[in-house]
Amino acid sequence: MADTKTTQNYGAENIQVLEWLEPVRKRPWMYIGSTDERGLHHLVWEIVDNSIDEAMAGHCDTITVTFGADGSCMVEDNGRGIPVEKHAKTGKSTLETILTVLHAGGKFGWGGYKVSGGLHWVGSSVVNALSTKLEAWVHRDGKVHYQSFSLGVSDGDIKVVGDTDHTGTIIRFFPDASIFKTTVNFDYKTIITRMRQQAYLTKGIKLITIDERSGERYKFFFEGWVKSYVNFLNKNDHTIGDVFYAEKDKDDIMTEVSLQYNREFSNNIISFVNNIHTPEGGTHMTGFRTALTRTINKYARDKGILKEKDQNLTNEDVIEGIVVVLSVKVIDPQFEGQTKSKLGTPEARGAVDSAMSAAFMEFLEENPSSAKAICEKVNLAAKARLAARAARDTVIRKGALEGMTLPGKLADCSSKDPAVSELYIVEGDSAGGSAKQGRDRETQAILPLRGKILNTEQARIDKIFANEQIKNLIIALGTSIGETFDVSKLRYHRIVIMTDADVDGAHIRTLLLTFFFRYMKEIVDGGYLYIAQPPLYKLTKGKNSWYVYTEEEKTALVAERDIIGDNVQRYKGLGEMNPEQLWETTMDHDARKMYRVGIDDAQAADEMFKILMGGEVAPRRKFIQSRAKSVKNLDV
Ligand code: 1YM
Repeated sequence: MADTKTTQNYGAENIQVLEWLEPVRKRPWMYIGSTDERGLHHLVWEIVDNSIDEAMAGHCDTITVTFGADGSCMVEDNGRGIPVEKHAKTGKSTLETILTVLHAGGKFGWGGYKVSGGLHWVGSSVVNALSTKLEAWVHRDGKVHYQSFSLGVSDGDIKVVGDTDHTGTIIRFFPDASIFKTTVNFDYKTIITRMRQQAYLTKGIKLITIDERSGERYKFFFEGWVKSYVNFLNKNDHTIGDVFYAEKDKDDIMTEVSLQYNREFSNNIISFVNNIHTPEGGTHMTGFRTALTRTINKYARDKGILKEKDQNLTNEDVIEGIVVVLSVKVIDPQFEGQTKSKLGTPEARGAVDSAMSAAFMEFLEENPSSAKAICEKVNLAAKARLAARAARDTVIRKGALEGMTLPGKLADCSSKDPAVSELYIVEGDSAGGSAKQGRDRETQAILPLRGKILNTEQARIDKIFANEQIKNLIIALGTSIGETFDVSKLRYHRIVIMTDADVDGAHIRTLLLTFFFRYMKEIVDGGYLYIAQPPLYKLTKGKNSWYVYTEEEKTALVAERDIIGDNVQRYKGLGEMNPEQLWETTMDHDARKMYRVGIDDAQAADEMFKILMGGEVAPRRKFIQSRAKSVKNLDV
């Protein structure tokens, strides 16, 4: 017998649910950032983050994430279980409310360290709305409670489906392929990287991932926590001194920081707020940098290592070759910046500074050999900085970097509007010649590069300035480099690396990528960098011809059109194509294929560059041996 009142209530709620479901499904990118692979993985992070919150609140120690052969993702934790009792106001269970109502900002009745306001911050309800099916099992009060949903709408009331002797939550969902058009395939490597990171950041947590598609399993548990993270990040480098670690709770802000130096010139500083990566830094990073610089200066002065009164180590000096993991937990953090990944909370600055200063001074005092090695390292960095400045000043005085004299090799485009201008960096003079003839002169500029360019991972900035090829590139780009780098001066908003599809081409491409990552990261971050995709083959049959870009495409087309061997032409180098062919296949705005370089995972890219380009030989050999086949395709 239907109770009118209840029916009416449910009707009204369902309308509410549908009302917010529509915008989420219509404009999903507003809730999850994008609907590509990255957006797809946000669904996983959202559910896992809820389990991690439960772990941070001290109620859960094991989280298992399983990718089913059926395309599903299942997250299981042994926390308290999402509350299931009916909510007096809504008439729905708390579980259903959580899964069907969009919570702007913080969570429903949810205390602790939950973060709100991030661009990618979505609720479980968004995951539900973007899944064809979502099922929840809650083990609580001795019973297993179950409820399922289709496209965000409940299939029926929550019900008890069995007894249980433990507590916890299981959520399984199938992402909707009509939303995620690029792919609904979870990438296990992306998942593993994230799980490892989370395990480093959450004390005492066990993270298990199972890929039923491949049978792979991983279990992450780190005794040493952020200290283990520093060890992991430094595993391919010659380290200098011991690992420093400190933790401190001050004014409700919990700081954990670990660091260790290595012999590289670049640094690797990773910061988190409530386990969320903050690539843009913020007040916590400012506190860290200030404390690090002040403490090392004070120590070096006290010990007579800095002799002259006015000699000072800059922040730049003390972060050369440093690996840092900084993790803070803040209640209700404020985020700023373009991608809402910069901490704005003013109190974090003082809290981190105070956690860092005293403990790091103590570390230096108690580990004199580490302290000595660190001081030598940063002193050398200071000397190099002064030398680099002198070298740069000379270069700048000569006007070489002023953009006044564009390199003779550059065939510039006639447009002066960076938004439509493209720079093709082309391997070799002959391909450069074809590109110059075949291009659209209005918008496409060509810069040929001859021979090997400098390995920028191993070179100091003063050497880089002196390298002719690199200098030409910097001048052509118009941004300058180092302290005077200014991305707003970039003359082309599309920079295309065009190299041959062979090992040499891959090497040159990797060198160029290394250069951009190390010295012009804003160009990568801004999405200005691309890799051209020239065809691998030209297939001909009678009067028809086709360009194909992959081996698979070739095999398919040869079979489909019944093409004989003689009519399959493999392009070994760009130089084999005449100007028209190069235009048609690789440069024509309407027909070309292009790969945009981005780093979702700066860490993985950084590691690869270090292995491939750094001074250490053993890890490079290991890497190349383990991936002999894929090393040719070093697309990051
Ligand atoms: C597989 C996903 O969501 N676990 C989870 C969520 C909650 C709790 C426990 C929980 C929280 C609280 C009390 C509390 C959530 N509860 C809520 C809300 N795993 C997963 N595990 N009891 C249980 O914070 O007070 C939201 S999430 F709002 F109901 F409390």
